[in-house]
Amino acid sequence: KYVGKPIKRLEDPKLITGRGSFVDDVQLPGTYYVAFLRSEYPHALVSVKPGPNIFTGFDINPGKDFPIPSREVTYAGQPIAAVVARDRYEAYDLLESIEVNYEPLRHELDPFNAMEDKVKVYSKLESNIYAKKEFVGGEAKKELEESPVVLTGELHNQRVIASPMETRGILAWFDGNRLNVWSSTQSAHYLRRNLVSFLGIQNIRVIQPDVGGAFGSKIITHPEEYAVSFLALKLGIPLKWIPTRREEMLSAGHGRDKWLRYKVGVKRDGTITAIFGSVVGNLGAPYRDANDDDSGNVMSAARMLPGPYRIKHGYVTAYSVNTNLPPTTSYRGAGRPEATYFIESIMDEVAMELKLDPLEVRARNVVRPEEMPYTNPFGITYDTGNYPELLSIARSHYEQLKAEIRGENQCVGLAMYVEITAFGPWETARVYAKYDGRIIVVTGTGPHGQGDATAFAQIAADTLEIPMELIEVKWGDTDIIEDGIGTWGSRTVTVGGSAVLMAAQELKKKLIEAGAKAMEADVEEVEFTEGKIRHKKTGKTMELIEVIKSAYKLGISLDVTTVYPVKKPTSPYGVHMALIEIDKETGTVRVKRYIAIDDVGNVINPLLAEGQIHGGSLQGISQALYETAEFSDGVLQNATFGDYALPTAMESPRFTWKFITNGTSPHPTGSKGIGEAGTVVGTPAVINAIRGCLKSKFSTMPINFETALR
Ligand code: MCN
Ligand code: MO
Repeated sequence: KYVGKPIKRLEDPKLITGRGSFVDDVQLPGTYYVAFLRSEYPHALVSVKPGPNIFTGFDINPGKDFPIPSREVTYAGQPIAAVVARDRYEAYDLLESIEVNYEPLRHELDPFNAMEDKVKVYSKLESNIYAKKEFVGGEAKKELEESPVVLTGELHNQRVIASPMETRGILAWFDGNRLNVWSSTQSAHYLRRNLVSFLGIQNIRVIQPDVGGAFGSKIITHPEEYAVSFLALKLGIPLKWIPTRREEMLSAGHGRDKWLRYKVGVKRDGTITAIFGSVVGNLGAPYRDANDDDSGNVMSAARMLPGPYRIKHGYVTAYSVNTNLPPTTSYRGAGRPEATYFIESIMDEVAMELKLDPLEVRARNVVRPEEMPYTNPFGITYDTGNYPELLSIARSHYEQLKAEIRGENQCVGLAMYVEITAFGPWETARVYAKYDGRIIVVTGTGPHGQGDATAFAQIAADTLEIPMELIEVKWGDTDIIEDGIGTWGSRTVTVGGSAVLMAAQELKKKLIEAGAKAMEADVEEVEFTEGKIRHKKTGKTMELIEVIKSAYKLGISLDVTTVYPVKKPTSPYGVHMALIEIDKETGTVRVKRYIAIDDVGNVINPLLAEGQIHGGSLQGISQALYETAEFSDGVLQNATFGDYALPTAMESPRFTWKFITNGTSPHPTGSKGIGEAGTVVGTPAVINAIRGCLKSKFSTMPINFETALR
């Protein structure tokens, strides 16, 4: 059995010995380089003087402002013209020679002002409000009026920037027959579908080479990807675009930037009766691919607001609003970190107000196991789990951490979460046997750092009862499987893995059929054990390799593709806690210890799952303490790693990870996603620890000298 064991990543030997192949490593003879001129203004009418090797919106999308604006720019950093040159240096020189004229227009950066529609962030919009929805359950107004305690406030989950080590990048080549595209993306298939509809041709192959991280920023199809593909098709030469870090930070899509204004009704014992409020997401500039993506996250932030608590009455209005900041896209957690930061801040305010222990307040409010599956007032169902039991396990760690406190500048905080993972609508897997006995697993997902290939090999090896060494996992090429969805929403191991499991079971049936035929027996007369076919009566066995060879000779195909239709997502949950120390002289906060306790159903590979919690939680900690996108007049000011504070190993606390398996999911793997959990809950765990020391309310982050520690 491999599932459940801490197996080292099969992906790693290649990557850590420098043999990975990222998009910029892919070399085609005669490649030209593309660079983009970017708007310096958040809102302006722009005219670019035409010239040789300069392409504008008029060339790429005549008469339209998307993906490349022909006339009206709506954020600083927006690509407004592409240049094509023999190498990068010439390309950037050519950029500097472009004559461009701006007529600045009034801009709006604040989503609350933008909602009033006094300044249209793009002249052709009917309203800056991209989407508005009301989520209503029970009788929130009445309950609120009857509550003895009412807390009100405003919270801002600030704008941050997903910063994978590898930037985006694309190489596109029309070979006269077919458009071949290599892209640093989270899904080759999804990018292909978007390019097919934009370019109007079918013959497109998309390859996802090795990808150095994405964190949600490489889900959507970016304007530059449409533009480079278009130009490659038009010019018939290979074109490559790799942005600089600065360009990446300006335009790869920011994350979060969501607000909550709330009223919460509470009983004296700390039971929350009703939640009332509005969630406002600053989507930034209009760009359909990004806005569709992040508006969905605004809605899920609203619908997940009740968290793991049995709050029966709720009334939340959610607004997705366009402004003249760069567009936002999904960033690790995508709506759930915002909801969790909101409700977990509120839980600690309730504890502070009523002088109750924060863990006790949660214990009084959590959904009980007998209520599972539980549907929250906004219609989100939490499928399985035992929240009180997880809290009681957390309690001993919480007490232990509190005992480690030395001095009044050290405090412990905790946060609980429930989230949604393993989104549909479906996923594919293909499993086939080569004549030489190798088993190939192909997935329609697009792993880019998580180690899912290792998990898939574990699942397939267990199903086929064979050594993992016989298995090879492939992905990221639209030619090797019929179609696919991708890697995001912590879905890959659960829905992609379930598809692999089903395909491996199908292959097993075919192997039994082939083995029986080779032994001239009926299917019922043979059995499959330890990768061999055994005749039940005679005891005669056939090795896997013999069965495979016979199948080929007998004309039995050993190539199966399954599509796993996803009925429902699934809901992991957990409690994370942090011991922090505040240095009031320097205004720095350090996380000394961090303990995470999660229930993600079956854990396929505890080594990889723990790695996800480490990395994810550090990103969550970083939003609490370091990261924020800073603007001056709509222009991003900290667009380098010198200015934008990313966490390093130095900022990483000592981690402890524990898991329980009370809530397996209904998917064939029995697993729930873990890829985002740490980021979902890490931020409020740290914020709540700081609140414990400073005894104050915080409305925005990061917490540093400028914002709170003065
Ligand atoms: N795992 C497990 N048992 C479980 C759940 C997960 O062993 N019950 C393991 C899996 O084997 C897999 C990893 O944990 O190796 C993550 O699996 P899963 O939770 O299915 O998440 P995905 O593979 O779908 O990854 C997506 C998720 C998201 S949405 C973001 S954003 C994110 C994240 O993964 N971006 C990442 N982690 C990242 N890690 C890296 N290195 N780079 C990114 O860009
Ligand atoms: Mo993601």
